[in-house]
Amino acid sequence: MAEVGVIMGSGSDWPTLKAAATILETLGIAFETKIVSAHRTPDRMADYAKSAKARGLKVIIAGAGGAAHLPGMVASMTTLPVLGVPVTSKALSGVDSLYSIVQMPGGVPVATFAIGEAGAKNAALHAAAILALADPALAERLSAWRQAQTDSVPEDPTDA
Ligand code: RP5
Repeated sequence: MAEVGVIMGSGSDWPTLKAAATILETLGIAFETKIVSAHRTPDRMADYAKSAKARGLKVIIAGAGGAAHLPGMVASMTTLPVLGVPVTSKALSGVDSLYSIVQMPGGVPVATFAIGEAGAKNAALHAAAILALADPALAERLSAWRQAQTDSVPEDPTDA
């Protein structure tokens, strides 16, 4: 059963959200992916958000670009942690996405990450950290992943 839901406002967001999926896969976390648009498929969004907890999801990663209302609207309909990923937009390079996601009114939290793939990657790592609080085996895999990252950084620069 999926523990993490990775949702996005459009299929065009998938290349960004794929970075989250890759991390979840690497850490052995069961997840599902779905296109859920706040504007184009509002009923699908409401159904998804309202049923998420009962379906066993524990964290939702929601990515969207431009007028990125998806994470906030989903957060308004569930008490699950919602991790928002601002997708780089054509017109404003994702600054619009970032502001749309981060400026939530008090009372309805969305944890907002960096614009683009780094944000998607970190949202997945943060989802892993949340799940690891109650999953010691995952906590070990997460620590090992972090150690491998540390070990992969050379001390000296070399010519490419
Ligand atoms: C948002 O509009 C989506 O999250 C996407 O980032 C953006 C553009 O969507 P498309 O026009 O590419 O479908 O709703």
